Amino acid sequence: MRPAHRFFERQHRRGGLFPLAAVLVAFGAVLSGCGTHSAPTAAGVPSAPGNTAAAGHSPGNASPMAAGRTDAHAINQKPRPLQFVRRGTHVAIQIYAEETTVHVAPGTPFHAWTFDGSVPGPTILLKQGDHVALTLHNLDPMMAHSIDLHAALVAPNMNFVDVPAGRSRTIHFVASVPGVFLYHCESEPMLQHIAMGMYGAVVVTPKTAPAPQAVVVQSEFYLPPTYENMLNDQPTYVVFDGALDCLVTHPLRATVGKPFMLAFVNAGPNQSSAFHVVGGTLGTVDQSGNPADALHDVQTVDVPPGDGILVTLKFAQPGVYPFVSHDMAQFARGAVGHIAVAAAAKG
Ligand SMILES: [Cu+2]
Repeated sequence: MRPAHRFFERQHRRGGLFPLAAVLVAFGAVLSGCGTHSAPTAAGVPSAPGNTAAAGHSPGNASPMAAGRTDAHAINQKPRPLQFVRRGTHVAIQIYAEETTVHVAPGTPFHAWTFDGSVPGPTILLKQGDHVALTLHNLDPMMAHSIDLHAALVAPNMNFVDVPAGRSRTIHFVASVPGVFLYHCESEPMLQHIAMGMYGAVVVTPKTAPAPQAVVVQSEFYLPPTYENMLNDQPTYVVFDGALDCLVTHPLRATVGKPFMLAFVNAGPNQSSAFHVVGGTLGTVDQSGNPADALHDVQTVDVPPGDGILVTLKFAQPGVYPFVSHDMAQFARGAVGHIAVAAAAKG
């Protein structure tokens, strides 16, 4: 993710002023690690590259059938960016379920089930105490989807329910607990809907706290994406922000001596992450992203599927600091990103 102010700067360089609605989108739905997933622009279309729609996809690239599908007709829907409108502490969000082909590795298209046409879906930034009305529009013409927000303390059987193909449904909740949360599709089979790409991060910051400088989502890809492979828990890739080496080629950026705040979510669906930064200790780790549950100077922290952390650390020297899952099988399958740390400005 790029910090929000840099996003604004980039937009202004490109085209000067743009509609207020786009500003509001940018404020609420920040870019994820590669700075490319469902990045809203003034024109309302996602930017590229990254794990957004694969150009030139045809139904011939469709993944093999998996459980829960009764058709063999893969489609590739155009990514549709999340809409985020804030009025005081009231937030209205429009999010879209759709099927879009992305790339999980070079030359590896993946027919994903998505929120907003990207994997992971857009990060949603909220403030503690926000009153949220979130509408899921299911643009998928073939199957039901839903959304389960771990930040929403509501009755799941009344809220996290299936939205039939072509229909919409609104969830109301108050973001009462600060944290780094997962959201995901909860339609059955849930394992499949998550493994196919339906997840993202919600970050709820205390009212007086800044938003993190970066949000990273770990997840697994099972190729071919059969239900049997998902059950067997032997992922082909375990990656950060939806694509192999995404955050190696697009490193996060920090400065020597300045606090760097990273929100990290593990979407799974199956495996725990052993989050670790090479060349540093994790100065403060807020478990689930809650400052009431802080650890200090830990070397590696367990982040199970469905959980998140907020890490604040400082770097002593300029250089490149890998962050990894220290589970070596996951590391070998792609769970690595870089933080490029620059020297502090003189004077
Ligand atoms: Cu779904």
